[in-house]
Amino acid sequence: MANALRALAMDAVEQARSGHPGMPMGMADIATVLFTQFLRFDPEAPDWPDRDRFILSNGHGSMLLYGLLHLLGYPDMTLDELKRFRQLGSRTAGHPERGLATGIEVTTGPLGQGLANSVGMALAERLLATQFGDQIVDHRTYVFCGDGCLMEGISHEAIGLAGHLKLNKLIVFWDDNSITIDGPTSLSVSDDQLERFRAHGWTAERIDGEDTDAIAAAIRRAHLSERPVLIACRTTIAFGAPTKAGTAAAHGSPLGPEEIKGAKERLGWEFPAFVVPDDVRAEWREAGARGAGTRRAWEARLAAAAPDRRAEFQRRWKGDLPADFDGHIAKLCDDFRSKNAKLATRQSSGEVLEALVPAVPELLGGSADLTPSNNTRTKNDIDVRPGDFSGRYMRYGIREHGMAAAMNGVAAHGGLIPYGGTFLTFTDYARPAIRLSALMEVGVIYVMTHDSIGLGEDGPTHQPIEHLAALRAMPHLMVFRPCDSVETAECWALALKHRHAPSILALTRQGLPLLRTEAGSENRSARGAYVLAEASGERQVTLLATGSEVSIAMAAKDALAAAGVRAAVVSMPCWELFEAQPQAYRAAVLGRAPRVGVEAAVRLGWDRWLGDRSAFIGMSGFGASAPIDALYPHFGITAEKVAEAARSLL
Ligand SMILES: Cc1ncc(C[n+]2csc(CCOP(=O)(O)OP(=O)(O)O)c2C)c(N)n1
Repeated sequence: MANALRALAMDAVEQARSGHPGMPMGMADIATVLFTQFLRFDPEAPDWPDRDRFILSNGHGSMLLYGLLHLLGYPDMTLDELKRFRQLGSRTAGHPERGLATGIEVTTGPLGQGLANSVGMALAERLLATQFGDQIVDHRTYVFCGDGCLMEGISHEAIGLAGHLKLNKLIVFWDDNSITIDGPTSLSVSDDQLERFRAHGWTAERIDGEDTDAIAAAIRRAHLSERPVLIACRTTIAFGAPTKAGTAAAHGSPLGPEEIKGAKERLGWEFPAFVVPDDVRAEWREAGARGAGTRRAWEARLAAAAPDRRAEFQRRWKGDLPADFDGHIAKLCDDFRSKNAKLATRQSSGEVLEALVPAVPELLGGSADLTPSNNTRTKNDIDVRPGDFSGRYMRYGIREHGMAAAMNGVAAHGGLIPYGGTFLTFTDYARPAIRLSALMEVGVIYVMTHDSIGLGEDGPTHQPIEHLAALRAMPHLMVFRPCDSVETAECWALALKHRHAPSILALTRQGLPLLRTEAGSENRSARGAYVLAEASGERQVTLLATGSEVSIAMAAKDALAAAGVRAAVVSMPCWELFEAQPQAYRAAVLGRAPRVGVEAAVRLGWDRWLGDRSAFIGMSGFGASAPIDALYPHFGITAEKVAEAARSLL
């Protein structure tokens, strides 16, 4: 059975003239034992919520996963798809992509990410098991990873977090083949991985990854562990290949016809390319059918559960928000208006969460050790603790990258909506995982406070300048920068409603006046940008601003009015949503008058909204360490400068 996986990997890579045959050939025995004897899944119901999760963190070995899915009988993974490995429009992309085929839990390829996703997957399982009971949620998370995943820095954050939380249903198989692209791992690494994992609170052991009995015995032991488990599997890259086995040459290139011929001879596999004999195929199909009964038993248990619990589980799984969600948002906006307080948007966000966390039980909060700054934890929140998953607030520690990747795992698992905070400037520390949130289209919510020089004294290391531009450059990511409390509530609502796109909430440290004083429950931020204050009479200039600079634009409008200039102010909390509006709406909002853009960040990206007769007031270099009151005038981001720029355009 394992040789079928090896042969399909060799054949598909050869046909594509591109790909990685070595890893699938080396890990084929482990995969065969895991999928035929242990993993709970059902190709007829690939999204069955209580299935075990399998993550191929060493995603370059994608043919291993595609071969498995094909042989096990996942209907969409046809032989034709294997023959179109790495071709345009196939399900068999170079690296596994969530959404392209069933059975692909997460998109992997950037090494280490899958391992870190798996921590979120295992965490989600424990939380949901606590919330719904182990009759409804009781599964494991299995991971394949390679040397590369373990060398990447993100693995440190991931295994530290998993060990701390005692996520004992997480089982990692390390393809311990001592080979990477450059050659033997001894070129670059001397880590004792077993001791490393043990130091992080894991159980770790080493086995022969080509001995099927040893693999099965190790998995059985792992099931009894009270800690997450690393199984270091000694393997040979491209097992069976006559000259390339055990060498870097087999990592990422087709083996070539001669080598394949020799490998098939050694493996005793006498079939032409892509041919799997009926008896082997039948055995795989039987393994694929093994889980159907378990799945049906689970469905029966869900059907027999208390109606409320069942309905709540099903709602969560569909991704519907609670029925009264809009009412909560409307009430929040009313309360903000009646209080009319000067609040930092991070504080407004904290108040939004005070209302939403009790109302939206699928929210899983957290912060990378900036809880008091990010205002992410509500008064009654309970922390998730090692071995105790009754809470809903994660202390991710100072692990921004690990937090983001874990949140991807939580979101991809289903049943929970993760949000997590840090400073906006540290999106850089999490960016590779944010990019995967976007690529996978999972609705992770990033609560990124201290969003400009407005944070003041911490200085240029902490002041994001180019981050908004960099984040807006990322497809599928929604970047929200609300200007006051009401917009903050609106942006939270939008982030929560868009379940298939990640969101960044860029929030201020400094207090901001309430600008959205008008009554009414329309979510104006939903259009991405809107006229906050129209000119009295025909517009002579339009001031476009986001977040904390909207109030500066409003002051500039007043100054201009005093000088007889008619200016409108447009608030632009989310460029991505504005871009999706009909052209006529956008044209009406932007108007035909000259425009001034105002944002305490770099100009990059603004020109698409500004047009020919325009100016930009913002940052052109790094910030500085000083109180906020000194910084805005120092960098020329003031109402006077905006008014001056506007007048210069008339
Ligand atoms: C973050 C990241 N850096 C670099 C790469 C390119 N890359 C792909 S596989 C690989 C070597 C991985 O070695 P190992 O995990 O031992 O895989 P094996 O050679 O055993 O298949 C590298 C550097 C990548 N995919 N992701």
